[in-house]
Amino acid sequence: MCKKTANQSSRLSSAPGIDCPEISTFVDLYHYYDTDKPVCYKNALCIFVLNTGIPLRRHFDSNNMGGYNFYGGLENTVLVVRTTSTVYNYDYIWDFMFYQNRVMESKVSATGYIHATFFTTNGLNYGTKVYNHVLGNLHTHLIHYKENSFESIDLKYVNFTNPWNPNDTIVQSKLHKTQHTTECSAAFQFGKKMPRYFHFYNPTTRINGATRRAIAFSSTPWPQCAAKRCEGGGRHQLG
Ligand SMILES: [Cu+2]
Repeated sequence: MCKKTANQSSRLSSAPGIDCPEISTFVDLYHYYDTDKPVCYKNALCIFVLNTGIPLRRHFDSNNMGGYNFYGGLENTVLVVRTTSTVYNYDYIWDFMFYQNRVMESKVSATGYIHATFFTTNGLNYGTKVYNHVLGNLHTHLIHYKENSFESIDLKYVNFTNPWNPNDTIVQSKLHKTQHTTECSAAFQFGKKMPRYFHFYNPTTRINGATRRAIAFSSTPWPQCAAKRCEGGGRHQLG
């Protein structure tokens, strides 16, 4: 808990009912960045449960006679840990979401005020007129998450003989995993073919003794970073 002092009213805090649901648990946090003594941020974190409005799983098993053998379903209740950060005109809302099936999702939403410039007709090539004399311009937000263990997964197509018909060959897709143990190996250049899936995982925990706990996403291409002036990981599609 933050101690009550005069200057704390100006510290960041999440507004119940707006930034986080009213029923959230709010947590004060200290940070030590850019300061010679701990600074307490009131309501820096909020924790709440969220019903996503779509079941995590369901199955209706019909008996094909107008009835059913069984129905099984689970509502999707997610534990959300949320914080916000304000960077100049922008506000980012950071969510870490924990699902009942052990999936973890991280999500960032950008809000606040847009970055705008003076409107000229030529500016329409680089943005949209949002108000008199105001151009909401094209620009890029780069967000980096630091991860621990990382592998990429691709599909390889392998020819093999049909076991039921030796004269016939079948093209079978096969999972091909590549472990990336260095930052260099994990950096993917722009314009190069990206692996189909990425797995960030905890190497010490396994489900059913085999499957790694992981988060996965598929790649989205992003163009070559202009003028090569971008920060660190911004030079790569992933890295
Ligand atoms: Cu922006």
